[in-house]
Amino acid sequence: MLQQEADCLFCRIVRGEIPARIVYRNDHVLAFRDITPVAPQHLLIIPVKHIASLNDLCPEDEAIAGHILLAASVVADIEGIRESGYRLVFNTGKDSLQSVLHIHAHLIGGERMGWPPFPGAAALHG
Ligand code: DGP
Repeated sequence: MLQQEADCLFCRIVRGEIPARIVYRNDHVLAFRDITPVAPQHLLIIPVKHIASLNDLCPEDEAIAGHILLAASVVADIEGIRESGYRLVFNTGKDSLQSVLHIHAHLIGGERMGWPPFPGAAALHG
């Protein structure tokens, strides 16, 4: 087993201790449905290895980072949104409202999204 944390929620999902609606897994990553979806399709892609956030990625994790990105189009294909489009979001740190300290890419899609993601952001920041 790769490095895991006993009390990490997402490590516990990897180990099958907490149920999740898993849609894809390989030796490196796991993808499952977010428990509080914000879009018709809302999956989380996580590394099997416990890494708290993007800030904790090391050069030795380069392949893991690649596996997360490579899984995105595979999961999008499974969900039927590969061609219609999707967004990949890595909340990192408190300003982003990251709540689970185990890297996770939110893969969201299934409807037309807005940009920028913050209402009024362009007006505020020029
Ligand atoms: P973030 O705020 O970026 O850390 O997102 C964490 C996401 O994890 C949030 O959208 C809800 C989801 N989540 C939290 N607990 C669980 C759980 O027990 N199961 C599943 N499937 N998702 C969870």
